[in-house]
Amino acid sequence: MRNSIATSLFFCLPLLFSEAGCASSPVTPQAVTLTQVATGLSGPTALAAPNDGSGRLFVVENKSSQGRVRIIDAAGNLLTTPYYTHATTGGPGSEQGMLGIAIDPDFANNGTLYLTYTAPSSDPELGSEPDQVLIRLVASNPAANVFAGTEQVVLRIPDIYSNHNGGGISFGPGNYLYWGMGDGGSGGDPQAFGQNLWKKTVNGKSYYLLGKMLRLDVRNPTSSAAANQCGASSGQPAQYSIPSDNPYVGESDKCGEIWLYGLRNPWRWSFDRNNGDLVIGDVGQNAWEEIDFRAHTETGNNNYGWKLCEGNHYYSPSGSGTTCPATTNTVAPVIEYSHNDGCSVTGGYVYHGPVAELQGKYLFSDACSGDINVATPGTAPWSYTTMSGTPSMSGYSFGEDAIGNLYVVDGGGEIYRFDGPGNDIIFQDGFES
Ligand SMILES: [Ca+2]
Ligand SMILES: [Ca+2]
Repeated sequence: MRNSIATSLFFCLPLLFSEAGCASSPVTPQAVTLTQVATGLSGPTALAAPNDGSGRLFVVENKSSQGRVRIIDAAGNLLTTPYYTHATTGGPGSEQGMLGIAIDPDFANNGTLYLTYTAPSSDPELGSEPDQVLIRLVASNPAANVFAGTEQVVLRIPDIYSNHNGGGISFGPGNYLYWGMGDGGSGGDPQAFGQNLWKKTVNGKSYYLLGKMLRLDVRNPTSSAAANQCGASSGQPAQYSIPSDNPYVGESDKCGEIWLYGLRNPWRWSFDRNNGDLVIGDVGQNAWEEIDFRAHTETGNNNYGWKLCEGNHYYSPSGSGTTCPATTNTVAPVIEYSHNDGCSVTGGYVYHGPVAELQGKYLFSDACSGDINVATPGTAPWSYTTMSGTPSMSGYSFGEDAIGNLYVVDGGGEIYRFDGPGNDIIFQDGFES
């Protein structure tokens, strides 16, 4: 599924539809470019933008033992004073720390945003490692560039190993908040959390919601948590409620927060801004990285396979061939690639910004290779090409601004925007279906 294109950043002019025309005509190459919009960030992990007309970008920095939100203003200035700072366990390049940001779609009016972070070691722990925490910030002035207002812990998830903490959060269909959580960590999911839908006790501590995609109604806190609301106490107040159409509502032995399961470490995922389809980058074990897809209309199978399968391959129990999803009745990835081409997938976005060449394409990266890959959604498996000539980077994350521009977050400290020559319809071999 991987096509090598030597000059995939360059495009022929629109009148030259054929490759022969491109090759034989002395046309001026037009490029999709990566424009650096910020540099010098410390361990950036996430980017989001409020839909408030301000033109601002909010970037999460994962500094040593401290997570920060920084603002890039509409003029492109990285503001010196952080928007918000919180103590964490973690740091640059770590899987712990401040990992996610989601801004309420009505931020302009309600000033509300959410962050995820690994709790500081000084906090009490539910598990044997610092908790993974979701907090809500409500800014008293949504237009302010330094946060002032109230903050509340919404949900704490107990953790057992330092790695695989997911951490991506996003508003999505239904205006619910979605949170991608890793399988707890270590390697090979030793406690088999990925396939476990309820609480599980290990060494006297209860663990839940690991290896899942959660779906939470954070706009409607409850005075009486549901009996199967694993992150809250039954009948007690909670800062979120369970959407009435979540898959396990009312089930006594399955956590109500769960939407999808069988994920290993969903490291970056997004909803298609045009239709609400979900695309997940799920980091593999030692052999296969994968991209998963869930159409917004899908209500069926919500088991994405781990640790029965690693990509299309058998993991536990072992087996040969690529029939694992079929034989285990789990959802097969739409893309998988081996560790010959990377080591840790970074999910991106289906592009719907101003660059014509990228319309409807799914862009993703790999934290090890730093490749920018451009996939064509459709019938699985999706084909993709790797852009050439992109800056050397560790592709940690992607983010969109309010009008759909796409940015890639380099773990080394840079933010780049995908730009193009304009709105011409330009053809390039390898990008067509
Ligand atoms: Ca963990
Ligand atoms: Ca899978």
